[in-house]
Amino acid sequence: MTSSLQLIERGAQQNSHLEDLEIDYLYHLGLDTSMDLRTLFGDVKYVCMGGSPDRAKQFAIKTAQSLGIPLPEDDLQPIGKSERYALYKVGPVISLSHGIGMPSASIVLHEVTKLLRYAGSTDFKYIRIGTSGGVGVNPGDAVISTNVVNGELRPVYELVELGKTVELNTELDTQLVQSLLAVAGDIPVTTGTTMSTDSFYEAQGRLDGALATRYSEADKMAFLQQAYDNGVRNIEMEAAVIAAFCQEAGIPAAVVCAAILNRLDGDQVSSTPEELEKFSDNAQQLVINLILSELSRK
Ligand code: R2B
Ligand code: URA
Repeated sequence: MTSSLQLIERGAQQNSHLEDLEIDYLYHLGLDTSMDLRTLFGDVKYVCMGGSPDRAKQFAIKTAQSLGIPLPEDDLQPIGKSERYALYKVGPVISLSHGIGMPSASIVLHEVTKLLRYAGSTDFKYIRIGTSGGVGVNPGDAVISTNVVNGELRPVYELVELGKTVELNTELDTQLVQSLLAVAGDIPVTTGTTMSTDSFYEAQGRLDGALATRYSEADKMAFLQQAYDNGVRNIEMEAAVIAAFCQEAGIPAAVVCAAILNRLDGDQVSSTPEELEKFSDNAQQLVINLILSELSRK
């Protein structure tokens, strides 16, 4: 496992091609370097991200309330354009939606990272607060990822560049895992390996997709059991790219996902909206606890 110190040393790597751009258009965010990014974002210390724009807004509101930051009298508005992603800022925290899947998350990782570098922000962390299918984990538990594997249970994120597949390291920041555990209090948490896949149905071994499966129920259960035996405690669709990106960028990263079902019990997500909200709330509260505890030490 890599320590945050090593991550920061690797963070010296930056893209020199950007120096050739007069203006860098962060197209999907609707922001660009002709704007006063330093004033808007220079103080950011946390980028908290999850799939859904609604949850990004909810997290921003909860964070503001917890940090005692006044909210606008009318609605809290996203910054930039919200056609693809929703980005909110409250104090030193960006709350951002990354959409579903690694291609979507990858785009916003590049653009928010350039944004923070142009803004002159320093010492920031990325935390994914998501949902996931638990593997032998109770629904509602917040699963803190210790490491990430792909759909083949290998600790890599695969990316095709110029027709060649490269495999990138998916280690996460071990110190952040410990810091999250230390602030869990009454929140039910589990730690373990997260499996990140490129599909919700086949790659996660579901039997309830639209197409006839090439595997049987027994095959599915054998695979989930193998994953469990290898330490996998949840399955989702973005952690691998977040881990790999942050390794290369030198950004400490953590992944905390609510388990919204136990995949050893079934495939369908049948919890009520109220139950799902409570499950997400556990994961969000854990991260708010971390932010509060770190900021109070500064
Ligand atoms: C978890 O939930 C989404 C799919 O329902 C996906 O974004 C993920 O990782
Ligand atoms: N998200 C996933 O990717 N899988 C699940 O089973 C639940 C949420």
